[in-house]
Amino acid sequence: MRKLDLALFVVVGGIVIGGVVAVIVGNNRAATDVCTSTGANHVISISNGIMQPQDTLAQHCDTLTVINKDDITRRIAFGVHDHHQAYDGVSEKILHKGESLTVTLIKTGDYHVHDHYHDATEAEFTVK
Ligand SMILES: [Cu+2]
Repeated sequence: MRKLDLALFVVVGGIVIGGVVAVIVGNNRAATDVCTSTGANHVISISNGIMQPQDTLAQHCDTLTVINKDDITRRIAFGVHDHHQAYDGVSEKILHKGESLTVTLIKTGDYHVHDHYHDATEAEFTVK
């Protein structure tokens, strides 16, 4: 009888632990939204302090490039000005004149990008 209890304990314990591990692995897979290949490239260019286009509609796994065509240095950040949120591992990047940054659109949703030094220079992009 005691052996049977022990066997039952091991079996039930194994099922519980296996379930917990499966949930953790499943959550990690959802959080790590990886693109194995990329689609179209969308460009937001900054001229005279204005990001064009103001709204970009893209598909999941497309790429987005932000180009600074102005003479001044910009600090491009994702998220709204007072609440930066990294996108594709990029939270902020300095762009001197003519420089650009490119991210892969790994997460769906509505996002915001702006120049942290001049927060009126901003645009939105939506990833479907
Ligand atoms: Cu900012």
